[in-house]
Amino acid sequence: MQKLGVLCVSAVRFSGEVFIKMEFMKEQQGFTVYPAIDLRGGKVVRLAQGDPRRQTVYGDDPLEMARRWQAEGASWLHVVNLDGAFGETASANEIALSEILQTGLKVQFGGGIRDISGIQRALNAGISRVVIGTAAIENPSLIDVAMRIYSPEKVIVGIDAQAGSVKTRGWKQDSKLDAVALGRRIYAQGVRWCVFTDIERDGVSTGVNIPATVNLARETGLQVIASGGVSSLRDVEAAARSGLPGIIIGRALYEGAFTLRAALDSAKDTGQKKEADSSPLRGSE
Ligand code: AMZ
Repeated sequence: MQKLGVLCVSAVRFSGEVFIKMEFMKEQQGFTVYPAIDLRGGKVVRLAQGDPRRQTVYGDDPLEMARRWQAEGASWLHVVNLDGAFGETASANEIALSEILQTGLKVQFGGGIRDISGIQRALNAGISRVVIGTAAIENPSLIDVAMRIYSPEKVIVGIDAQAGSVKTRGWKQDSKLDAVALGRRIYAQGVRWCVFTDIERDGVSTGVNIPATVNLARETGLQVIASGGVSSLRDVEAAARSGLPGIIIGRALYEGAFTLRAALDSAKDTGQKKEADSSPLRGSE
């Protein structure tokens, strides 16, 4: 019988309430391609290097965009509430998010989630995985609490770095913390997954910083999803070949550098090739 993982059940008391935590710890799975939908004022946008003054609008119908990625074969979406990340409220993005969830796609979502009730609301709304950025640095005890209540596949951390230093609050504030140091700390707190964005490359299609992403994974033990700067299918193949668990693609898809279907195919092909390369039967077939 093939072992798929382990089911762990525990009870956690928090604020007078008892949470039953059931986690299915899967064995390391394949490689996931996450098309990105960044929301600003309810529209689908891309910023260059996170700068709100360098914004391109790619559509004003987030549901239509989500359906487009679904039709091209996506199983996950990476959705960011940019207004939330900048500390602003945006009901337009909340409406957009609830529409996107109607597709039934799994959604990884971040931006402006800064407390436990924000995490709870997001997960209750049907989000599969929330991404915590600013609060992981400004309020580390939130991560402790979240890890007691939720599985590490549900709550993950966004590490967004410029020249190695992690930025917060819409990438406007420098935490003076090194990405690896933060990664080690959150791993010790029970976090197992993170998204690593190289800010210099985000939204400018200069190629993914694979060495820094792989280094973060090696130095911390975290599963690190690569993000920022995808420019060609070579980035997708390189990430898949490096043993990373996935990649987030934004501008390259919106600008038509390649199709999502092509990215999914090349991730699959690279995965199969990797498997064949490491097969004990190799050479004897
Ligand atoms: O583009 C930006 N300026 C930006 C962005 N894309 N700022 C933050 N974010 C994203 C992070 C992460 O997914 O990559 O927002 C999320 C973190 O938000 P917060 O509010 O938890 O720091």
